[in-house]
Amino acid sequence: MGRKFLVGGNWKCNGTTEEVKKIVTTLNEAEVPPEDVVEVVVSPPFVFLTLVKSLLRSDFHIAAQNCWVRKGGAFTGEVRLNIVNQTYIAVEFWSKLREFHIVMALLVMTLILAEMLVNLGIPYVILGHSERRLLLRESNDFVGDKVAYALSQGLKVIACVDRISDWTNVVVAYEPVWAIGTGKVATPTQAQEVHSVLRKWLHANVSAEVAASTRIIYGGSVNGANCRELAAQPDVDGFLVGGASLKGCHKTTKVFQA
Ligand code: G2H
Repeated sequence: MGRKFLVGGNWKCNGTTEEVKKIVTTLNEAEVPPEDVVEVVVSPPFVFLTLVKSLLRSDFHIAAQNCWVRKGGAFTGEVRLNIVNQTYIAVEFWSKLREFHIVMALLVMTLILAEMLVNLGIPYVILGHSERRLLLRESNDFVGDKVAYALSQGLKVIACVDRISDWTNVVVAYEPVWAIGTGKVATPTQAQEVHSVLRKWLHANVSAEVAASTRIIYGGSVNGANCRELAAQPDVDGFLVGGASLKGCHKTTKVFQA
């Protein structure tokens, strides 16, 4: 079964209204392969989701960068701490005051419900990014729960996880930690090796059909100069691009066009 190539732009926590509008304008003008050949997904910070949705061309899709593990309720200010984070904060507070503030800032910035994303017409969510695992101590179990909940609400998920019964709407992202935002990209051989292992895992643990149809994308310092060789690998089905999706617009479109 053919797998449609996916290119995701993960803008992380960056941008002003003007910068976001500029990137969207460039994307809207970009010449890219047709939608049935390459799927383009951009992931702005939460506060810009609706702005991007209102301006972005209709053949490109939008992803949120996170969502909460269950439904909402009486949580004034939208801050929902999970137990792991609470413990982490309590321990860190006395010894690492600076880290405490960073953790709190991230928590306040990133909470949103899967139901709200569906309501806003945002089809994708990125879950389990290693920056969240590292800074917020998100565990495999917690990420697995979030993925299961997001899927149950009808979202598509770009994730690296362990708790999925229906793989139809899942894209797996492989991002070596040492390559994230460092400028050190995996070689095509390294990426292919890991992607192939992941596909074999799906084959052995889920099914041959899921292994053949699930897209496994690479993230970690992808840019216009290195994407073509990576894309040529048989098990590399797309990219999650961070820094290069924000910088110089020609670089962004080069990745999309590769
Ligand atoms: C890895 C990637 C995007 P960058 O996190 O997910 O970012 O391309 O800046 O390494």
